[in-house]
Amino acid sequence: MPGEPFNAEPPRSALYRSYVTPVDLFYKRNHGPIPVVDDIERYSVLISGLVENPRKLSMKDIRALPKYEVAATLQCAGNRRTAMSKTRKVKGVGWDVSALGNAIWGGAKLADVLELVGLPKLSSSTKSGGKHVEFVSVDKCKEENGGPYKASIPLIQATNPEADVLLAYEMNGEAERGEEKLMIMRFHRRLYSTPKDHGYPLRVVVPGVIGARSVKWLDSIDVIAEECQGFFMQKDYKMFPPSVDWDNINWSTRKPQMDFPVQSAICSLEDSNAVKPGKVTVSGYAVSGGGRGIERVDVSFDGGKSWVEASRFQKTGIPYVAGDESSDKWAWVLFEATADVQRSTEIVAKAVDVAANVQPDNVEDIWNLRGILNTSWHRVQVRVGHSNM
Ligand SMILES: Nc1nc2c(c(=O)[nH]1)N[C@H]1C(S)=C(S)[C@@H](COP(=O)(O)O)O[C@H]1N2
Ligand SMILES: [Mo]
Repeated sequence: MPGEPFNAEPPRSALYRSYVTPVDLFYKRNHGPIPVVDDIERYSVLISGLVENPRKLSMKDIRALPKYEVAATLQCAGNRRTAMSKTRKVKGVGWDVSALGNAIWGGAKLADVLELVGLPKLSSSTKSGGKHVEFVSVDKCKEENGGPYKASIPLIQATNPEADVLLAYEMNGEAERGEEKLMIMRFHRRLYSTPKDHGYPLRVVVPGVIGARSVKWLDSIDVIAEECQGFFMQKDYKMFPPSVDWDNINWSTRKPQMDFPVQSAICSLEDSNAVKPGKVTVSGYAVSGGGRGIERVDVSFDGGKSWVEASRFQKTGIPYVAGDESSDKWAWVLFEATADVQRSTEIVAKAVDVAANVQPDNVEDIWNLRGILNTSWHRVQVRVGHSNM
């Protein structure tokens, strides 16, 4: 729709087929018109605020820093919102289960970038009292009254190289090595720059944290004393209890949501399906925030009465073990389970992360007015037809 921000998610059936989500299938979430930044020679990021040596960095300066490639799943906090709206209406873009994607982000570590303005690794405050790092974008949105999209993260996370926060200039660039078997070739595309929908020429990627903090089209970075006061930090993307509605909300009572909780969804089936009696294979994704790996995915073929453990994988040929050297800690795992289904039933998936956090069973219990973080057990209906199928 002209004038509307561009929001899109891929069909479930396409999403789970590749560990690395091809850029054209990667969900797009925008709060304003997509800006065009094409004069890369003149493009720069100003780092200022409560720092010793404020500096303007060119793309060349950022590319001169060591380049890291981090596999990280970006998930919109509103993923699976449509299902929450069925309990009681919620406000926001109506997402199915595909408002997330897994990409290989290439770029400089924010911890290295901040060293250029005199901030050592693992700083929790600056000499002048800076404690948060605010990202300010090029795009403008109505929620900010025509101002830029903004978000912040704590300085300690920004300066921690292990947190893998990136200023990314590539998305899936040269990243397909070894993944060919999992890629669907017709979607395969080689891209050397983060394309414009996803923040070209430079975006922040905060792994393990809701998508809203991974600011696209970065314009400047401010080191500030308090967390960012922007709309999306203070008046949105906060988790409220079911008792809070629009008539009694007090936004200041809650912190901005950062890590996302453990999540999973079945992607090989729609909400309701007609199948022939016989083997049904259930596939999907599971992911948790904060770098917590996926310990287990349980699948039930009888509405939650009994469970089987699904197989989990990231890369072909390498068994996935949560927390292992070879696993990508910020990335989703794909899962698969098969059973013989002879009668109509409800198929359910739930994931458990390495901290033994498990998804809540019912969406009603986690209902919140903004419809965020619907991580309830994912349920799909299967009607088994014995004739004429
Ligand atoms: N500049 C800017 N950054 C942004 C947004 C935006 O509207 N503008 N949307 C945020 C939200 S809510 C999400 S979920 C992710 C979506 O990233 P994607 O469009 O690359 O999938 O970007 C985040 N960063
Ligand atoms: Mo989002």
